[in-house]
Amino acid sequence: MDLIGRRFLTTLISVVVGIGGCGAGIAHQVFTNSDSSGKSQQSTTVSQSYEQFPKVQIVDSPMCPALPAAEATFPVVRIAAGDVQGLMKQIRIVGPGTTVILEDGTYVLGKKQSVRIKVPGVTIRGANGKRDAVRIEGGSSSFVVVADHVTIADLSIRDSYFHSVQVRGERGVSHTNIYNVHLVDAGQQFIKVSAGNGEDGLYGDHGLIACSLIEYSTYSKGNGQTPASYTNAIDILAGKSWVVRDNVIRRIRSQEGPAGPAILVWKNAQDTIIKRNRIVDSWRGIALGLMPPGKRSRGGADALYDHQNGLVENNVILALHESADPAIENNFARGSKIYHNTIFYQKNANHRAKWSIEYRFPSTENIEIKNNLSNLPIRMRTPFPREQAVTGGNVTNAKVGWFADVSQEDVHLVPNSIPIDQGVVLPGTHRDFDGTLRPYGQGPDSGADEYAE
Ligand SMILES: [Ca+2]
Repeated sequence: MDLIGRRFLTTLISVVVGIGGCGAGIAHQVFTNSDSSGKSQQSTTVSQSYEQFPKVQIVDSPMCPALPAAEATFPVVRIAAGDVQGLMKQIRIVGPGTTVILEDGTYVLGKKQSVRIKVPGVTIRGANGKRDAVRIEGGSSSFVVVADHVTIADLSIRDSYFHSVQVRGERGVSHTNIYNVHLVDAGQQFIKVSAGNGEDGLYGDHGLIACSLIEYSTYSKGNGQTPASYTNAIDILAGKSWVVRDNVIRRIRSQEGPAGPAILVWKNAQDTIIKRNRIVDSWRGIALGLMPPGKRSRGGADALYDHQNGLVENNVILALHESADPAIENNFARGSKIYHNTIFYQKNANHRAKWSIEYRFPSTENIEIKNNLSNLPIRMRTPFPREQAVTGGNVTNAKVGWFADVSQEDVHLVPNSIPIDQGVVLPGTHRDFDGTLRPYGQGPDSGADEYAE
């Protein structure tokens, strides 16, 4: 369980303006002295100290359970369907810890508009947990996060000029949660955690991106300023301790193919966990590190690595209808653990990469690549790292027939298939991509699925 929350002491002057009577328009509800029914009976002005933000409890599970309801002791504001003006106003004036609930509907942002969240502890979410029922359309970057402990959930965002969501890492923003969102057709990166001067010591850390669908409806077209290839589903610069899990990512590619990695974590980013994601028909899959460190790297230009201590586990990366470049890359990366991923590139496409997992460049070191299942080899590339990766338990000649139905993205192993029990025992990897306990039988299976009867 990711328990998000931290001690925070503030004094709010809270005004109860009427509970339960929210018709059309905006009902600004500040809950304080509620009775046991949860409804306030009187209007009053009180002073109250909050010792904590509401704890947004997000269960770490491939089942992706619904985000729990807001804690009743914290303010809730409801925005009427499509009321962009009301949304913009409320997002400016709400207090820390407020949950902003968007009613089902379409909210059209102007080309230069952004929903800019500057207040800590704010949750902005769709009313009914159905992400496609709340449509945010357009905007410059549709959401910009510049405060700690912000949660964005249960809504969809499409046709952003730059980003669906930008987390301003250069402002030291931490503990952003992005959960159960559907992101479609961004002009650049869908989710960007930006970085400033790496020597300032301000970064976007401890974020979560989970249980979301991120895709181009056809392919990236650019935004007129930057080329179509300038895109990623998730682009984290210099951040520490991000968890990216249980997302489905599709078609992060330009019409010709080339594009950035679907999940890119770089600029001396650290301690990233990338697990149980399914990436389909994207040009590149997951990259820990990209290029030599520079002034935007965490710690500044003296940084030695572009990524440190990544765990890439139980992901499924498929190229079924389009050609593709590598599925998993380690560039200027130290301490990567690449465990239990399933990678399958359809045979008939003329893939640019003839390999699945690669590691490259001289500073790359301490790489473990274990228990992966692929139909393409693992490769150390030039310019070579100082040392070879530690490998074991990988199976790299996968066949279509080993999977339940790879053409439909079902990579569960069928009975008696070769990867069963071919993995090596690894510390800390106790469950497969859909939660099956591992190992079952004589040993762990290679790939993201653990076969169990
Ligand atoms: Ca097994």
